[in-house]
Amino acid sequence: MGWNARWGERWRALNAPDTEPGRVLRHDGPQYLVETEGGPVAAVLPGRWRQDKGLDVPAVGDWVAVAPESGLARIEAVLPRATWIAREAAGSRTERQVVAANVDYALVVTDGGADFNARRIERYVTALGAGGGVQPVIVVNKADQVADRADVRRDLERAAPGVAAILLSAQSGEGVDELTPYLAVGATLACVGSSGVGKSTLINRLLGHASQATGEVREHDGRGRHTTTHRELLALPGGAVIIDTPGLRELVPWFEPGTTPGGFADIAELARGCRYRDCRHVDEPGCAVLAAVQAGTLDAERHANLQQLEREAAFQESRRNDTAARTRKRTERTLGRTVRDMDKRHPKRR
Ligand SMILES: Nc1nc2c(ncn2[C@@H]2O[C@H](COP(=O)(O)OP(=O)(O)OP(=O)(O)O)[C@@H](O)[C@H]2O)c(=O)[nH]1
Ligand SMILES: [Mg+2]
Ligand SMILES: [Zn+2]
Repeated sequence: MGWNARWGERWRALNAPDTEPGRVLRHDGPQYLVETEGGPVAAVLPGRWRQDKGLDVPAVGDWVAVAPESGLARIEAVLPRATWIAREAAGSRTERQVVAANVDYALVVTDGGADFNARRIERYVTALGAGGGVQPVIVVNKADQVADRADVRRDLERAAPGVAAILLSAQSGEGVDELTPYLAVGATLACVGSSGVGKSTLINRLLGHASQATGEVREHDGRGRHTTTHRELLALPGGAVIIDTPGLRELVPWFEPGTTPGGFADIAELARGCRYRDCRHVDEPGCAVLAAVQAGTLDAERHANLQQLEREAAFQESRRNDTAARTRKRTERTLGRTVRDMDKRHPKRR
């Protein structure tokens, strides 16, 4: 399941008596399935996890401490994550949702056919950049439907320079062996990408049998949009593990506080040539980034996408600050009240 000496150390540091280590295979609300040395056990999250909003609940891929109970086991603690894939929690601008934890390689799966979209790939690569070192590997699936492969390669080179990219067909198996270097014993992979791009088909191919349901995406009737409904960790025959995820309609990257969007090393490099250190590359004189766009050496859409992501990161940050300020004000008000009450009761104190 990916356990190694480093996890052994973290486990000892956690010092959780009467528990054993396990890895989260899947979860559905408070119900978890955890792989332990003795096999998978059903576990629940004690109430305090849900009451304390500040606590990150365990995600698929997390190493946890489970206390065996007759019936359901209890998850007592989560080992500090090595890496994570997070997005903005639906309907919230201030909370993140961890989609998968302790991932070495994220397979960013896209459809090489009509649905190919370089901007979306950039958004995924950016989202992964905030997760403590998850390595993105772009997988362009449905190679059997790609008319012009050189064209796809060119787009990839522009959208994600320096990121590994593999063109394959999960259905026919063509090109799938190019994933071998990422499938070493103990490695954790996760498939992310829109619904219908073939994540589960690829996982079935790697498993060697049809474990995961696959299917056409029915957008026209709006029902059963996603074939996969749960995130789930599966063991591959070669000793790696892989996490299947339901396709996301739209990925809103989660930017860790104080960070800027990653995955744009080429633009960062260009920006070193700007006249002003704090250049926003919008309309500043002597801007090397705008000059590159003008000269055609930097894709204008790629530049625009980075600006969009930077706006999203700034917005997220401001919402977080607003929430923090509101909480602070509330605390101060309550404290003020308490002090006034004390003054009334003990007037001689001042
Ligand atoms: N032509 C072609 N079709 C493929 C290929 N891989 C997958 N498909 C088809 O694409 C459709 C969607 O595949 P899934 O594996 O269910 O897609 P998914 O990404 O898991 O989708 P969600 O679970 O909804 O997120 C199915 O009809 C597959 O048969 C491929 O390499 N070539
Ligand atoms: Mg699926
Ligand atoms: Zn600039």
